[in-house]
Amino acid sequence: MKKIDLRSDTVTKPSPAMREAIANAAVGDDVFGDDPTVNALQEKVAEMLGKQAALFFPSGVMSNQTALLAHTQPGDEILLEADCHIFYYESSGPAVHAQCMVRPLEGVCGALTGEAIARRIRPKDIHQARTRLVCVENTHNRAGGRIYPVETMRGVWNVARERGLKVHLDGARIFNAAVAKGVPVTQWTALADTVNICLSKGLGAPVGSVLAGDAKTIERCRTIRKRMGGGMRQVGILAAAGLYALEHNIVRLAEDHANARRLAEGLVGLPGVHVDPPATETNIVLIHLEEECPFNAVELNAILAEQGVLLVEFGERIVRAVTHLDVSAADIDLALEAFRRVLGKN
Ligand code: TLP
Repeated sequence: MKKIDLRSDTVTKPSPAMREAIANAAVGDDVFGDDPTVNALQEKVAEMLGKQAALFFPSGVMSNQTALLAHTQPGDEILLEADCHIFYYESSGPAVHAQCMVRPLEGVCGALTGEAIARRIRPKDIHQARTRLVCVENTHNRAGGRIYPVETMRGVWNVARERGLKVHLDGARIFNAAVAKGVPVTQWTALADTVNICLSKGLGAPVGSVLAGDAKTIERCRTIRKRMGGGMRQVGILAAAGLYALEHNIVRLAEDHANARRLAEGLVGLPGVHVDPPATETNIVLIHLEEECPFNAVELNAILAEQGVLLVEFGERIVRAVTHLDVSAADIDLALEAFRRVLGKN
C-alpha cells in the first residue's frame, strides 16, 4: 500500500539532484569559519532576508533558542502568542536556556497586534520583570499555516521600536507566506531584529535552519551556538542541500498550497469533520472533528494510518495534514478516498 505521509513537511527526502549537490559540496571546518559552502549559504540567506549576517543551525529549535539567548538576560520577560512553536513545542526551552519568563497572549489566527503588545509591556519597576522581547511566527503552524498580515506585524514592530523591545520572527515557513501572497519575504523580515528560517520543511532539505540578523547579534549567536553544542565541522554537505533548496524549491511551494486547498475542499461536507478552505492559506490543513464524529484525533489517525494516510494529532479533536514536495495532487485524491472510506460520504 502506498503511504501518503502528511504528518509534516519535515518528512521529505532529498531528491537525486539535491544528493548530487551534497556529494559535490566543497567543505572545510566551519568552527574555524572555513567551510565555503556554509559561508555561501549564510551570505545568501542574509541577502534574501535583507539582513547583515546569518548563521547555519542544525535545527529550528536551536536557532530560535539561540535568538532568545542573544536578546535577553535571565529574568526578562518574553511576549509571544500562546500557540507559537517557541512556547508550545520547544520543550520549555525559554525557561531552561534563556531563563526567561514567557507571557503567552492569545492572538487572532496566530497573529498578535501592536496594541496587544503595548498593553502588556511592564513599567520600569523594581517589582516587575523587564519586558524585553516579542516573538512572532509566520506562517503560524498551530493556527493552520496562517500568514501574518504585514500591517499587523508592522504594528508590533512599531511598538517594539518605540518601547525598546527586540522582535524575533520564527519564519520557519516564511517562504510559504511569501509565495502565497506573491510578495518578497523582506516585507516581514524588515520588521524583526532576528529571523529564523527552516530549510528542512517545505524547502525539502534534510537538515538545517538559518538565523539572520545584524552582524553584531549574529556574532554573539556564533558563541552561543558553540556553547549549545551546535558548532559543526564539515557541514558544507548539509549547507549544499540548503543552497539547492533555496535555488530550486521556493517557487514550487505554490503546488503544496494548491494541494492543501485541494485536500481542504475535498473534505468539506464529509460527515463529522469541519475544515475551512479559505483559512488554508499555505500548506497546512487543520481538520476539526465535530461532536458527531465517532473518533477522537488519535483514533482517526490510527484508522487512517491503516489506510496508508499519515497525519498528526493537533489537539484532542483536531488533526493536521501538511503538504510538501513528496506529495502530489493524485496522492491527495487517494488520501481523500481514504477519508471517505473512514468517515462515509454525505
Ligand atoms: N515544527 C514541527 C513540529 O515541531 C511541530 C512540525 O512538524 O511542524 N518553528 C516552527 C514554526 C516549526 O513548525 C518548527 C517545527 C520549528 C520551529 C522547529 O524546527 P526543527 O524541528 O527543525 O527544530
